[in-house]
Amino acid sequence: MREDIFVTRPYLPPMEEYVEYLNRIWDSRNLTNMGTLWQEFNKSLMDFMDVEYCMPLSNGHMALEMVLQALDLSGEVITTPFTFASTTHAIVRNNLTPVFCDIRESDCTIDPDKIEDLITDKTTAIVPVHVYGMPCDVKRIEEIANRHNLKVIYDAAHAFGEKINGKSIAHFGDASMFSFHATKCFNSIEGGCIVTKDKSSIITTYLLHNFGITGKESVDYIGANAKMNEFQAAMGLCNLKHIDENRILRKKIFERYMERLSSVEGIRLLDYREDVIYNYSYVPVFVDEAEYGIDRNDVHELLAKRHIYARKYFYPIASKFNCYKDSGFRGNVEIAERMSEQVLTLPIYPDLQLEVVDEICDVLEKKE
Ligand code: T4K
Repeated sequence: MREDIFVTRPYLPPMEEYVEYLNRIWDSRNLTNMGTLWQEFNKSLMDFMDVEYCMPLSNGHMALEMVLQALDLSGEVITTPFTFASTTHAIVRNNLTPVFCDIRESDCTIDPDKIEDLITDKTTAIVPVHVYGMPCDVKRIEEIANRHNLKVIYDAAHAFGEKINGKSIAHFGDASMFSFHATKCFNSIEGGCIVTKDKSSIITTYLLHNFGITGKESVDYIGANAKMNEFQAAMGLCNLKHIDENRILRKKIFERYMERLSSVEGIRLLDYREDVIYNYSYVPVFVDEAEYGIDRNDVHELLAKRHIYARKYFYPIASKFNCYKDSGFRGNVEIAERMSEQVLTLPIYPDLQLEVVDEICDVLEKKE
């Protein structure tokens, strides 16, 4: 019998490559606190993304929390609810008030046409999400931010390695957070990084992520512990060497899904752009019950019967979480709500067999 199929399966490098780094850790006894491998990994990330100011942290969530604190924001932050819990939590845990902006049907990213209506004199920033690695409309967001003097911090957890018009996606906004969690297209076990536009923001983020310690006898900020350790950095260094080959494997799987599913009535796919180099992290499909005959939950069940575990990323939307539903946070979320009730993200990872992709597509085609 074939093994159970999950939405993703972490990539692991050949073990001997990781062991080489482990030997170095054993020799140095340097386990954490911005050690040699951390520094090497940081340098490799900067080269890979073609950026000047970057640093790895313990995970994507803490990276986002730290950079929001470093930018010293206050008041309201416009974001989308169609995302993982992390985005809204990072805002709220910084004592900021999220204001939920709706998303575009075409790509599930923040709708630039709806941002300005939500801006008040309390708004200080926009936190858009490159959800599923679909790039936001970075140009229009920049124009709006400039017009209203707002910071832009991208939740780019899903977008590592992507390019827009030949330019690294890390170049947009005042800062971007990338996640290197085990389930991502590139992992450092747990981990993430922050890229900033200016030097002072990366310095403050750096200080904050190590308790706000500024010198041997000085602590200037109320920081936290968000340090990436040497074992994580080692995994990141190994996996970065395999990122291109993995992208090619994912692309093949993604294209098979597109080829097979684009003509299935009632199954909608997002609009992919010619000018974007995608990392193919996710395969979201949207089930329109009226056209398709059965709903998203039924499809989820049909697949689960075959031990294929697709996921409802992202359902429920953040504004419907128990911890937020009575919070009174403002916003317009009509499309986000509908899309979260229709979405199913299908399995994709480098060693997923095309026969399994075909099996999944058969289920979606035949509804059985
Ligand atoms: N912003 C956005 C937009 C995000 O999506 C995320 C994280 C963040 C911020 C925060 O970044 P991090 O702090 O996580 O770096 C998973 C991931 O844990 C999370 O990183 C990710 N987004 C989110 C979309 O997905 P769960 O709770 O769905 O994960 P879990 O444990 O159910 O894993 C999914 C499947 O992956 C499992 O069914 C089996 C497989 N799996 C998972 C792990 C951890 C494995 O085969 N091996 C493993 O080790 O959140």
